[in-house]
Amino acid sequence: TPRVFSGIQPSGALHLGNYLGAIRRFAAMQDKGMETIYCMVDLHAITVWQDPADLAQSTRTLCAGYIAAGVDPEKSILINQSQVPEHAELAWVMSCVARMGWMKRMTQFKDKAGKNAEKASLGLFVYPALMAADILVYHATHVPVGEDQKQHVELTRDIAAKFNHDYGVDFFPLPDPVIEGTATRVMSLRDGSKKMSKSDPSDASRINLMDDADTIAQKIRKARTDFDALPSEAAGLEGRAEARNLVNIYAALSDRTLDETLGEVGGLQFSEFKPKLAELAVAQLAPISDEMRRLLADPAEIDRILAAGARRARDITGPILGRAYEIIGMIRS
Ligand code: AQP
Repeated sequence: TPRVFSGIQPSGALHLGNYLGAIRRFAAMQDKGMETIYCMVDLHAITVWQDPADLAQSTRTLCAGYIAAGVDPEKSILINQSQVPEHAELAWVMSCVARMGWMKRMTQFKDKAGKNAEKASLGLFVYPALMAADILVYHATHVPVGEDQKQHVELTRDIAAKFNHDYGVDFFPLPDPVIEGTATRVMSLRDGSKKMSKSDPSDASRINLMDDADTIAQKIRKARTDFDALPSEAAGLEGRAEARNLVNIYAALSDRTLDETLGEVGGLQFSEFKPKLAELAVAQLAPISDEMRRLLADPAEIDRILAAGARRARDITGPILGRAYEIIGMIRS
């Protein structure tokens, strides 16, 4: 049976890219009746500096975001990574299976470490080994992610295959990335060539799930665009990254294809289209941010949800890690 795993870093404000590219799809997979496990990957977050008070707050906010957007802690297993220690234990094994050369090809490390790779944390470099462990410690088969994480899921397959091959077993299933929909890569509102990201220093580059209606409208009004009217077919968005991004967001929020969307908004000027987009974004996001605020008023309840999730998760991860150790030849008595 398919088993779904995915995670998000509690490393800052959740944004529209996380919502459309990840959380909303997580909830949809859960509602299709799949077995779903969703994680706040706090161990991943500390690959770059996190203020301790902010990390705890961001983890609870992320948990509230998951629930407000439809992830049900009864139907899905909702966990905080560090509370399920098998993730970190299997990550060590996976970093012994993976090769240095494989890690060096990861574009996210190159992007995040920038020019000064010598000063990056070792954790940032081995991040994909922890991510492989996150997925494999559940024997997950499907990993819904945005476009940017495709390379890491492919690396997870390579690591699982090497483990199976080295030890002569058929133990870890090779997981498939699930990258679907019109919003697998939501771009920055300020630069159509960069993805919308928590770590972009410009807050105007992203719509945060907790932004109020005025802020959302203002960010959309100021979003960078060209000066032409919108085309009536997708081909007309060629070479117009910013226009394409706004139309994609509109399509995703209204659950339609790009062509259906252009059938409605084709021919409009941005001065006409942007207010429509803002209205739609506010209508969709306001109930989520209201619910997040309601949940965050009771942090103890969030902590209880995470503790219960960790107990359920460990019923799965304990036996899988134990079996992996046995395969490797470690004494388990
Ligand atoms: N712009 C995006 N469009 C579509 N999907 C996106 N995701 C992130 N940005 C976009 C997806 O959200 C999930 C969680 O991402 P993450 O927070 O764990 O990692 P990230 O990719 O590092 O997210 P950010 O916002 O870009 O954070 P920073 O700035 O810290 O790097 C993943 O499924 C991701 O694909």
